[in-house]
Amino acid sequence: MTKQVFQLIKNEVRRQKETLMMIPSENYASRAVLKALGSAFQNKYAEGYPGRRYYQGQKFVDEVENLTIKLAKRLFGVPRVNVQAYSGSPANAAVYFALLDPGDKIMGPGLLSGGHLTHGHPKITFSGKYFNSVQYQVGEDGLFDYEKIERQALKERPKIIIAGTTSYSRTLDFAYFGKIADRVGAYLMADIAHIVALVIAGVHPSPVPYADVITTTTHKSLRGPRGAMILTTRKGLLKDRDLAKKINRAVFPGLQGGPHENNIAAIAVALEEAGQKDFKQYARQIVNNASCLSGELANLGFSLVSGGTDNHLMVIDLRNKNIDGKRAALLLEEAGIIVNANSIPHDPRPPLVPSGIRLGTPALTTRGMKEEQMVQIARWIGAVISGQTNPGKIKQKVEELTKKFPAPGLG
Ligand code: DSN
Repeated sequence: MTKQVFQLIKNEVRRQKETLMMIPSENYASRAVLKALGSAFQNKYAEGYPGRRYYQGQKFVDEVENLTIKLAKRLFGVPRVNVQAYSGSPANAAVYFALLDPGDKIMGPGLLSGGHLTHGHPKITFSGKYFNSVQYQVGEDGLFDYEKIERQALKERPKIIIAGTTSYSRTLDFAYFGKIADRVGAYLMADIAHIVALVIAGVHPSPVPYADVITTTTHKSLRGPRGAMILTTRKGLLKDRDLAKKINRAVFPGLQGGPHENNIAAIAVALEEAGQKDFKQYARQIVNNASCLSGELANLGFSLVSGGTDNHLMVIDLRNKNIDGKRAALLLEEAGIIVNANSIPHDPRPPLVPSGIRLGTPALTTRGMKEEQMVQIARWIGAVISGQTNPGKIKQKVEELTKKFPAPGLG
């Protein structure tokens, strides 16, 4: 069985090397990140926080967790950080658990408008079941209308407003969200899981001056292990000086047991990598690549939700191509181009067979691809979706291209 598992790992490494990973939330972690992730810290239980643990043997665990917190504080310019949340959904859950009582009102972006399930999606998620969730949506143009969101917030008076998305391709106006939250006396939680690298590099405005709490995953554009961080800002502490304490208590013992210290060590490695000069260049190139890819796709007659992109991703509305998102994603997979089927705003089709696909450039950028490759990839996408070229033929070309751009971390 173990042999079988290692064979499957080998197969997955090969798949990741030979395909174009264009799911915008995926990336390649470095060798150093993977090494920390597979380290002896994985064997250690460490309930509690540095200096206040419930088990013995914490000397190095405490040091590594403190180091991770220090690096995060410096990188984001925030006074308090929790690095224990297991991933993005538990991080968001911890913020709600810290700041809300069951039944309190939350206001976040709808799923079809680019929001996440944890942003208050009704009925089937904890965030929509245990809280009174109202959601704001994009308009027909695929854009958030901030004045409309403000009117809705003034009417609804939520206790927390969530600003963050997983499939919105435009710049988020965190300053405006901050103004809205201040007007209604709500907490502002920014979820920057997707755009975190862009925020670090200054390619997307930072929510730090405007939000009270910021959540982010660490494995998307940041290129760390699968984990999360919860940042408490100066603004948040001015509003409620116990805010960071409440968040720590919500993570442990509120929602979680032992933190995954191997993950936390790997987050430290990723944060140090994100503090290097070339990380800024990487983040800028992500945006340049996305802009080039979307421009080329538009030239090929694809309709992009909101007309284009300012960040790392784009959603293609395929209704004018007579193909649904699932079929398109399957055909592209045959060609070695990995994307995900995605709902478009106000999608008439069901989520498993939606009208669109979502694609992004972080992983390709990590491999060193630039505009020249984006133009080529857009043409391959066009040829596959229009049925002009057999996906198998494109797959050969994709494999040739991927050989020229080795995936870091995979050896
Ligand atoms: N599943 C992630 C994404 O693909 O955007 C969000 O958690």
